[in-house]
Amino acid sequence: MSNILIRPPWSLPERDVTAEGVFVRRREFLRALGIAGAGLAVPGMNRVVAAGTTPAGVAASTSNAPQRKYPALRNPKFNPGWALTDEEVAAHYNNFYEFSLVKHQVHRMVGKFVINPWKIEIAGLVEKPFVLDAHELIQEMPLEERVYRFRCVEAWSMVVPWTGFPLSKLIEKAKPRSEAKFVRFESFNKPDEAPGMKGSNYPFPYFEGLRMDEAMHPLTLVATGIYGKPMPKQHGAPVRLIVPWKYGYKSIKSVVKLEFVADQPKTFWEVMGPNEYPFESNVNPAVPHPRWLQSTERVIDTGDRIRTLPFNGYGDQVAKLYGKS
Ligand SMILES: Nc1nc2c(c(=O)[nH]1)N[C@H]1C(S)=C(S)[C@@H](COP(=O)(O)O)O[C@H]1N2
Ligand SMILES: [Mo]
Repeated sequence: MSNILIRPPWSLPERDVTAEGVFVRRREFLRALGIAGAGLAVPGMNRVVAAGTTPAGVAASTSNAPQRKYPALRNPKFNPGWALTDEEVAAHYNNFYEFSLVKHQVHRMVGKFVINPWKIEIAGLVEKPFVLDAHELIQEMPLEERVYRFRCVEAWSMVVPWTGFPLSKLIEKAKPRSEAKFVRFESFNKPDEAPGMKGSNYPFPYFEGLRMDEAMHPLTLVATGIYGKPMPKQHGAPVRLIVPWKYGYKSIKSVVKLEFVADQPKTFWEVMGPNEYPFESNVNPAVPHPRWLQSTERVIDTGDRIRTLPFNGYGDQVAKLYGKS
């Protein structure tokens, strides 16, 4: 077997460490060897995992983007002292209805999903519509890592390090016209590769939207990776959105189209249940969902129940968008 990865013996799961200590050391170690994610055998190391698995043992569903961009340096502005959610727990607990409605099945259903090449269409109210390749975009953009809270409307949450770049950078490339007030995002439509799409009653392809000021906000990320690696398919490879102050369904996965529009677009979940999933959907512990109380949340790996914060804890940065301080 020529393609193996080595896990250094001192490399512990992220959540066993205080802040980022080991995580950073592992990254520096891999970078120093020049092998971050590239299949190289290093003699004398005692733990070898099979080809196609990551050092943390997560299933072989990472993208085949060139790996040298990972891990990206963590942006110190988004490096709180929170314990990270266990990588494998996050990778095996996914909402991705194109593949399965069962969270712990999603990662097993993504095998046929082709994520390279991957075109992204820039359309609507822009100077000139165009198509770009996601992997070229990832190569060209400076990537950074940010630790964010992530809160699903089903009242579970995690804390994960995303890799990516601000959506505002892509919007600058898109050159929207002044009439553009919203961005509509769309996911792929590949029922032959995504078993949950076949014969489904859901209005696929998945679609979402943001106001232009929300889309331009510096917290809004185009995420290309997680835990220092290219995005695993089940987390929304090759590129997805992350809007950390809104419920998880706004963070659309595997995006193929950005359309700049004048009027507020419909969203996938809004079509399914207009009273349950309004367009704005900012995390708000004071407003219960008809089926889930929103005042607390369950941390997916520890099972701890913690209090939910307004705007998922990002109020100091985003409340002003909504006329609140
Ligand atoms: N295309 C698409 N994007 C999606 C979803 C989906 O089913 N399809 N689910 C959303 C929901 S409800 C959540 S909570 C997050 C889950 O992201 P994760 O699996 O990476 O934790 O993805 C969001 N983005
Ligand atoms: Mo969700």
